[in-house]
Amino acid sequence: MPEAAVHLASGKVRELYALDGERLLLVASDRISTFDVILPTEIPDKGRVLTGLSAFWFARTSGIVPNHLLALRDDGRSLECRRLEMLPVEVVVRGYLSGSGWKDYRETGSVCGHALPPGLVESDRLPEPIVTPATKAVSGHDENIDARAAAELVGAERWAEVESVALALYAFATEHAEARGIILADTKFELGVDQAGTLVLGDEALTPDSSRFWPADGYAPGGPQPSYDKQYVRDYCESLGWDKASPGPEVPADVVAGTRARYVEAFELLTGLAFDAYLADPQVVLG
Ligand code: PZK
Repeated sequence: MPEAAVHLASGKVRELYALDGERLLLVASDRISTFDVILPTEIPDKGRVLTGLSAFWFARTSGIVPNHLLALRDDGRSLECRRLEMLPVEVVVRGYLSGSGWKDYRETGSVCGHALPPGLVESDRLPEPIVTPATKAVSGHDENIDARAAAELVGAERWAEVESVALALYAFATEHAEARGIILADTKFELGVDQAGTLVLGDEALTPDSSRFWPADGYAPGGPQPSYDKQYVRDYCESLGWDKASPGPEVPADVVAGTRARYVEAFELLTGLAFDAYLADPQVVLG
């Protein structure tokens, strides 16, 4: 990290620095969270997998919407980004019923104002993908809102543009992923606006930390699906009878190795590249 970088913020597993007035540095650590708790054990190269995937998607979706990526650093875990005015709304696209979407549907029959057909079960594919905005609540947990509330926060015209861009990104990524055996159940985008007033995709995009990736093989609606990347860690933590309070448990070497292998496998399936090639030269994902 350059000496000039000023620390701006810490995410759960990422750090944000200012490089200068126009540029930020987004650094992904190897930390992992499960059940909303950061574990004391790291997953080697997890930050590189996530950064490489984000850069891969940014390079391939810039025709749908411009993004904040300026450069991928040779450490493979840091992105130099354009500084944006971030929209005060998180944009989740859901093609399947899971997480808070499933919870809201079960309780109300709707998700963020989208009335859904009756009789859907957990993890069902939706008739069509829906955009479900959320605001960052003070609690740290996101609060689902409807399109009207999102339009009030960013303006009706901007919200219409955000919805259309988010659906196009999801359609592109889900087609790519499903052809490679991975279901992209849902994904969260964060967008901002640049100096010219242009909508720009920011943050990380289409990574396992911002999305639910499920193995297509064995997909079985009617209950929760195993996570492509975190399932070994979750199963191990559950097997301990851990109460899900911080600090989480240390994770043994075999669970770390199995989890790392799943992240690397997701990277290789989605990018079509050997992860070793990424480690040798991260710029390969931009090709
Ligand atoms: C920005 N975050 C969230 C992410 C953290 C915090 N391009 C941008 N311009 C201005 N602001 C942001 C971005 C981006 N991306 C993102 N907060 C501000 C965040 C990672 C780690 F600590």
